[in-house]
Amino acid sequence: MKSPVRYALLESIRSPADLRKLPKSKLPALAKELRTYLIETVATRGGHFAAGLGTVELTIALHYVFDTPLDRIVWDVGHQAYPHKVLTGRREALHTIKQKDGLAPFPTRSESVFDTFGVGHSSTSISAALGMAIASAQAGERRRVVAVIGDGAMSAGLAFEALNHAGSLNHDVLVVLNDNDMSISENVGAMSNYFAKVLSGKVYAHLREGSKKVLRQMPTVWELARRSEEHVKGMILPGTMFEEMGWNYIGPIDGHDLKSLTSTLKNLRDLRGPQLLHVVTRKGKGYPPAEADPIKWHGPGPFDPTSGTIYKEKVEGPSYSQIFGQWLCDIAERDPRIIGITPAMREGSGLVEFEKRFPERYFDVAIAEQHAVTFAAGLACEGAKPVVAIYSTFLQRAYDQLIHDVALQKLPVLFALDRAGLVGSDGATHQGSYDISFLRCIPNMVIMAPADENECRQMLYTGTTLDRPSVVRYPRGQGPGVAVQEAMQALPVGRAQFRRKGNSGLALLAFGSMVTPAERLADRFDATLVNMRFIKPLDEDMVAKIAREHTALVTLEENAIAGGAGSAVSESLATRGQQLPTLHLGIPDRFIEHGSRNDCLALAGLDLPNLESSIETFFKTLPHLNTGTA
Ligand SMILES: Cc1ncc(C[n+]2csc(CCOP(=O)(O)OP(=O)(O)O)c2C)c(N)n1
Repeated sequence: MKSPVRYALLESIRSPADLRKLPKSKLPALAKELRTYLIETVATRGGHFAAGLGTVELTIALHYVFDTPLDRIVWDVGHQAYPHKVLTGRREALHTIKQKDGLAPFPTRSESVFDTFGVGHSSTSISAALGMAIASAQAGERRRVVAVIGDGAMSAGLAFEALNHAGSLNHDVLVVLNDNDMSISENVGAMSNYFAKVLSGKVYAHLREGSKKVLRQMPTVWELARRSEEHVKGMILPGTMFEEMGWNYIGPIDGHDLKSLTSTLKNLRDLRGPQLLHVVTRKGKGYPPAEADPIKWHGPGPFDPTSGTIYKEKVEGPSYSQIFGQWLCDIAERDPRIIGITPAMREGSGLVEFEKRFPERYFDVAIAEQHAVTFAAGLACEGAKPVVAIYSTFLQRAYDQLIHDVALQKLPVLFALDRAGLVGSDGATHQGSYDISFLRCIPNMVIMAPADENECRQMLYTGTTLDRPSVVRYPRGQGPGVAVQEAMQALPVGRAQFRRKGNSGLALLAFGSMVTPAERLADRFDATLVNMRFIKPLDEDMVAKIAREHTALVTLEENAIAGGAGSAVSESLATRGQQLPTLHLGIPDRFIEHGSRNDCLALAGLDLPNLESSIETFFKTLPHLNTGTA
């Protein structure tokens, strides 16, 4: 299918140096090939899609004009960097992206010298680019640094902090604002509205850009013009936010027009100080189904490129995100104080229905995890019942807000912590490996981990009945398939559930998603099994009793072993002076890369065969146990 004729230009490019040898006139044809290649390749396995289609021309122009890898391009988030991977020597491997041992989902320093900064979480690019620019300047190197950031990623505090800092310095940094008016869902917020207003002043901006190019050659005239222009702009445009912050703002320009992209970037390349180029692109550009519905095509699974049909994954039962979404609607129906909050993850967190049914009680705060948490704290102060739906990995951004604004004031905010544990194909940047460790050391928190779908619903409800902050952490995807009861009943806080009595002397204390595999292990080793339910408060009486009645313990959790739930068990036993051999099974002290969720569980030693063999090895140190395996 991929005949050399179809990809003649693309195949001639093994690195950006080859690209730079092409005449400018060939670039549109290259863009066409690159786009077709992306469509064909992502169709086979799925992956981030619409954003990459929107950056085809921009990527070509950047590598064409800048001397990469000497010059640094820093991609924000990195989900739009597939074209970059293709042009930087990874074309043939693109079909392996996000799979085990395949290309990383996002730019990764260990993968290529062209990946200047590891990304996955958003809004880091301007800070990183500024750091690079200053380090290069101090080392006496003349290198250009370009950050490419979307209008969604620009909504985060971190991006504002970097704009604020860089705008006050005179270092040479170029920020390319890739404005497609979309985050994963519609972009929201005043900044997004501001960009829209700037675009509506497009005619003026075009005129301005034209004159700028000429005047730039004559600094004094340019400076005069700039001053009077600011005066005029104040009347014509709604504001000049970036310029007021010390940036030279250029644009908006058409991000699919290679001619104006390359010539503008060339002009900007040699300007000193902080420059911001506003580029307008279309998410999904060149693939009509993705242009029509960029939300659906943000990260599709495999699809038929001709018909635009995304193949349905075979899954049984609702995902935990859906269980949460349904529960939120049900509880909101009963309790008018419930407020749903998402930091730009409406679809992923299961909030589509909630927004439709309760638009006044739904808040997408943009990619602003810190704000989401403190905003919830404020709501809780006044008697509202905020529910923050957030991925485990993104809550990392809001740690101080969690401690200082929520927990310290003992405010009843409920955190629905999705993707807690290993997430799979989004890889190391997105694994929810740490939340138990970073949450359980915070006073006043209640932390729950459901073993199944129904327990998830009941735990969420339990959270709303408490006078303190609480967290329900649940994994990506489907649970074991337990039917969900419509009735909601609060669980007794800090009480575990005894599941099975074994005779081998071994007891398994399992948390959340590990309860299901632990059932199999309990059968296999004739072990006692407890579904611990609460990480905090831990059921210390149950732990003490089990310790008294057994010869060895195994704790199981889908979280880092370091500081995790197993540590809580051992701390409790140590405090009571109880000692017995204990094996902690959880995520080891290394980053778990991308793959399917099962691949990742296996990499962490948390799939069934690995769990079994770890316990067997443990047994070998305990010959007095009655397991029949020694
Ligand atoms: C800190 C953080 N929160 C949330 C996300 C999830 N996320 C990935 S891409 C994205 C939208 C980015 O929008 P934008 O920067 O405009 O890029 P576009 O997809 O429109 O090209 C979001 C919310 C993330 N990667 N990092």
